[in-house]
Amino acid sequence: MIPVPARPYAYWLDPAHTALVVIDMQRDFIEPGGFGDSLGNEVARLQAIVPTVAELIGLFRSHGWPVIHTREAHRPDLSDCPPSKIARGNPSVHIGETGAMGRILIAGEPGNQIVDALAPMPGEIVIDKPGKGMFWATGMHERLQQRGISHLVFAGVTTEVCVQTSMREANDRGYECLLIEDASESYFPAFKAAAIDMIVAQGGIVGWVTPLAALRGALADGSVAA
Ligand code: TIU
Repeated sequence: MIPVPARPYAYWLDPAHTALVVIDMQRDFIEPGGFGDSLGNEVARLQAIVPTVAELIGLFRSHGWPVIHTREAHRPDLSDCPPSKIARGNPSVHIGETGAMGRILIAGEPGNQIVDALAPMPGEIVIDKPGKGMFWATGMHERLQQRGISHLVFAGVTTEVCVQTSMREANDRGYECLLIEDASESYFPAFKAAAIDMIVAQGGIVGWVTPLAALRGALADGSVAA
């Protein structure tokens, strides 16, 4: 076990049973013309964390630890998308309609792909999730259990929506969760800060939070072989 300096106190990373979960680093959220943009958000904020997320993914790959990628994605026939989700927010382009990068939030469309800089490698799990959380209607828990995963390290977007929802779902299923705070971003700085505060409050009611440098330092201190 490797102690990682974190809030609210040290996170003990179990090298044999830890996976990285990279949430929704898709063009639909990070580039103009996608779902995030259609909801009226300033997408440039999210682009800025791509190098940090890439470094985090590289760290896990260098240790041979599992990397899981999620995409918020719906079937082309929208059979897995509640009408309430399509209608919500009076967006400029609705889910399933055609935007600058193809149909909004639809699996297989250009806008639904993970950004090139963070492309999954062969053998890494990629899941399409119809909800904000990574466990709803995905079979994710069973796949993690089959692999003996008990610890999840989180990155991705947005901090207070899909990342926090996934982390809460994971926490309720018994996973020990660590968010890498500079590898996650929100369209709203205040919401990112609030989400982090909520995660670590009450003795880590949802989990732990730390910057990438703290994880990198903990892994470099000789307690785990590269
Ligand atoms: N709108 C927003 O902040 N987020 C989402 O809709 N999905 C994710 O967070 N991935």
